[in-house]
Amino acid sequence: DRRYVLAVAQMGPIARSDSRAAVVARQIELLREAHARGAAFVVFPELALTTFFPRWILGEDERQSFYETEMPNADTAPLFAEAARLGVGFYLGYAEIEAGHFFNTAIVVDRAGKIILKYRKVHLPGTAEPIPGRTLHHLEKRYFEPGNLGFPVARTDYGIAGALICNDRRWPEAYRMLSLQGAEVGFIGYNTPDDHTGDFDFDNLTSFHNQLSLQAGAYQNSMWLGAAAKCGNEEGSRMIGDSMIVAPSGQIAAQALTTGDEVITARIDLDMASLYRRTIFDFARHREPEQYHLITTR
Ligand code: CDT
Repeated sequence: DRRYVLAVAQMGPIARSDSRAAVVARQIELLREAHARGAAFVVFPELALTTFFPRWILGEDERQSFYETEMPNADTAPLFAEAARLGVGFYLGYAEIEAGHFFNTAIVVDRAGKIILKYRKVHLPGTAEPIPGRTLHHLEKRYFEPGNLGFPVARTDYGIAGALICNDRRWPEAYRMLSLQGAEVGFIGYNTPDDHTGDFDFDNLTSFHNQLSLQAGAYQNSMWLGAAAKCGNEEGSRMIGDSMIVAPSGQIAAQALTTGDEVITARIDLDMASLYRRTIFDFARHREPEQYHLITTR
């Protein structure tokens, strides 16, 4: 039987002054609820331990305070311990510093509390310098380097699994890198403000574009997707919720109703991914990679 209950633990806002301990306590509550609802795996958001700090120009000390130097660490150990006690795996996004290099990172942890996959965000949106006239910025290009681990997948108890982070979900290449390695399920965390372009007609479609990207990504790559928002009004930035679980058919299997802490679940069947991959999206029979060289050359 290749079915299990997948949970997405959406999180409401995290204040600039919130301690990691307080955030981890919320995550443990969500983890317990997911477990009570039968979940084997829980997807937490991108940068899920702190506020979305790339919205500000920060002094060096405060900036440094937002990165994790090791994982798990004293603050996150209780989450790892509770997940292992309950036998639940999870995806967690956080800011990482390694040897002076800064990454927007996500890990996949198995039911025993062991990190089995690490991904560093490849597609960094926004700018390195503030855009004049705006009070809240999107400075991921200032605070992170593009990920240097490629798009790893791992054979897990939750299927052949890969991780993406936020803006990656808008890029077909990101999903494709996972599906070409056989991924059956993808975990994604995001922080998406509803005013990120400054063009009202465009920003008005922010929820639609989130949904469109996830449904297209799941269908065109025959993958289940679990996508977790950090959302609500976080330090004056209004971020969309709409966390969802999407089937390889492109159908939405579960969707959040709030912009706060909320668990959604769906019983997912990995064989559904195989069905799509054997038929309409049988890559070996139907793809024509020799015609695609522009994709990697420009
Ligand atoms: N975190 C993240 O990648 N957010 C972007 C929105 C901002 S783009 C300036 C996203 O693609 O959802």
